[in-house]
Formats: sequence, C-alpha cells, structure tokens
Amino acid sequence: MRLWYTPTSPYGRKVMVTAIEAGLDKKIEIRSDYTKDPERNLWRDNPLGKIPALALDNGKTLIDSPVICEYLDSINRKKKLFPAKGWRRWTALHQQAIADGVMDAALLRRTESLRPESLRSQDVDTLHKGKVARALDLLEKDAKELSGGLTIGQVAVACALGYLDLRFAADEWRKGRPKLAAWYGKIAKRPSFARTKP
Ligand SMILES: N[C@@H](CCC(=O)N[C@@H](CS)C(=O)NCC(=O)O)C(=O)O
Repeated sequence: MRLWYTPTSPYGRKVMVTAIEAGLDKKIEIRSDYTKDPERNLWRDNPLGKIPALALDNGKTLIDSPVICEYLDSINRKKKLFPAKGWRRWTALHQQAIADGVMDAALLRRTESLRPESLRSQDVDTLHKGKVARALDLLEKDAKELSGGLTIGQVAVACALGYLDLRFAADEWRKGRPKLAAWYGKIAKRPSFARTKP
C-alpha cells in the first residue's frame, strides 16, 4: 500500500497512528507530494489533491482519513479501533467527527494566516477559533467518554490536540480544560503517537 502523507497533517497522523496500532505500518510505503499542483502524482491517486490518500495494491485509492482508518481497521484482525456496535461505536464516531472538525477549523485558520496580510480576514480567524474552543469545551465536559480501550475517537482527538500544539501553542488550549489536558498527557506517550509527533 502507498500512503500519501505529510507528518504535519493531523489527518495523515490519524492514519499513521491507526496503521501502527494495527501493526500494518510496515506494509505501507510513505510518499509525500505538493497538494497545490494538479500535475503532481498525488493528484493521479486523489483527484481532490488532498493528503492523506491510500493507494491499494488492487489499483484502487481510498481517500479521507475516516475512510482510510476504517479500511485499515477492517483488515486488522486483532485490536479494533472502530467498535463494531452499540453506543461505544457512536461515541467513537462522534468524537472522530468533532476532532476532524477541530482540524478543519484549525487548518482554515492556518491557511488564512499564510495569505498576504492585506487579504487576511480577522472574521474568518475569529469564527474558526471559536469553533475550536467550543469543541474542546465539549470534549472537556465529556472527558469521561475518552476512557477505556483505544478507539478511533481517541486517536482523532489526540491528533487534533497535537495539531493545536504544533500551530496554535499560543492559544494554550489546556487552560481551563484540566481533564482533557491530563488525558492528552497520557495518550501522547503511546509509541504510536511518540513516533508520529510532527
Ligand atoms: N477530510 C479530509 C481532509 C484532508 C485535508 O484537508 N488534508 C490537507 C492536509 S492537512 C490537504 O491535503 N489540503 C490541501 C487541499 O485541501 O488542497 C481527511 O480527513 O482526510
């Protein structure tokens, strides 16, 4: 399998953490490419030009980190990150959706910050900063639901928090969120997270 990947992408990190946890990382060949040029090889695998994308040995390519992670989980017979059924499954998927939304909002802020100063919008930044803050407040309130065996929800939340540390450390997301901060301190020590730290 060939994975289009970049270590600073929180979505890519989700996939790598999943692959490591599933014991599949050795079967994955890592590639990176420029996401802004449709002539590049990445775009032949993913018409949307986004990272991550997983090109399979059967010639098909899977895109979007939730899809890729669930595929890797499905071919792993041992430890499952996607609970098969029951409320634990919906909790994990909901946590993943919240975490992916945090990544989306943070990435939009990052993209905005890289535009020429005269084109940057303070309104866009404020709107997405607020989304991140409200999502983290919800995760703090429901921090108990992050306990138990590792799920894709926990993987996604930890990758989103890691991205905030990487790009928005000055916002100090831990302030006022002691349960989330303590939980993250522990999960970040897992080898799969330590190995993929951006
Ligand atoms: N929903 C996608 C988001 C992927 C995404 O936006 N990746 C970023 C890198 S962090 C990217 O490739 N951006 C380039 C672009 O959108 O053109 C996922 O979960 O995989």
